[in-house]
Amino acid sequence: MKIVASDYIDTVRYPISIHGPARTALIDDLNSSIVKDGCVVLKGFLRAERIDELVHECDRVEMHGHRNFTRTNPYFTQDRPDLPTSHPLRRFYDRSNAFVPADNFGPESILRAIFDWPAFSPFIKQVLDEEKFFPYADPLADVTVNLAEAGNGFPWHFDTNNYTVTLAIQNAEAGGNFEYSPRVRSTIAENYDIVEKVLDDDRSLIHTLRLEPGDLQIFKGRYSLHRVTPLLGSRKRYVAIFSYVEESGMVSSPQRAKELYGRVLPIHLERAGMRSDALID
Ligand SMILES: O=C(O)CCC(=O)C(=O)O
Ligand SMILES: [Fe+2]
Repeated sequence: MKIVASDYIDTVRYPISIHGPARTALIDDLNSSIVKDGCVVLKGFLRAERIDELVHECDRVEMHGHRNFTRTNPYFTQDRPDLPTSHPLRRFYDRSNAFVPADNFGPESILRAIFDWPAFSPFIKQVLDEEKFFPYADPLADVTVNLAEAGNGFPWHFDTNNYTVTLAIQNAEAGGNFEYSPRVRSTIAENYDIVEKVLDDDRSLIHTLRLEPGDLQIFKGRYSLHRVTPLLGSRKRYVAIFSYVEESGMVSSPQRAKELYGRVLPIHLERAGMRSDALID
């Protein structure tokens, strides 16, 4: 049976495939939130009655998740023993999750159908108002599921990519709020003093979002400090990630593929100028 993306998306509330005033007004509205604080949530992007099918899709592939554990500061950089211990560059936290690589979903994947739906990526591109915007061409990383459970988590950090498009599919029993401090740094200023206040839980600087299954989030995380609050309970948290990049046809480096997804494919090696039978440990 062919999966039709628009059967899963609430196209009445989000008429993203029909060019006209409703779509234009929607994009303008979403784009103004992006400009203002680098984040917008499309509540109920998925039709409520179809969410169970996405949960089922994640349940079907979750055993293929590749676990990642790191201990990192918000910048993913080395420690700086020359600085005071309170400095943001010296604040290290445990970060862990599992990514289900994109090639596990099979031809009947609803997530794949949404990512490949011709109306989807032009819509996201317009909301972000990005000139260079292409679906990631990495067969392990274009559509992934980010899996986390109690004890795992995403502590305070800035993303190394410009934007993230995520679809909430299942929440843990408790915890798992998305907290962010919009535009706390910029291209010209790190603002370590303000970052330190956020790390010290100054609530006046922090926005909290409760994402529910079916909500689509578009977030620019390079300049907005953010985290997911600790997860509680036995239920796994599933979030799908749709990945886009600034150049057409891009794939990740062999090292990054190995680190995040636990595997390297011939295309990673070829693009890196390595023989396709080269081994990476
Ligand atoms: O899972 C999420 O909602 C966001 C996680 C995150 O911030 C990240 O992976 O960089
Ligand atoms: Fe992030």
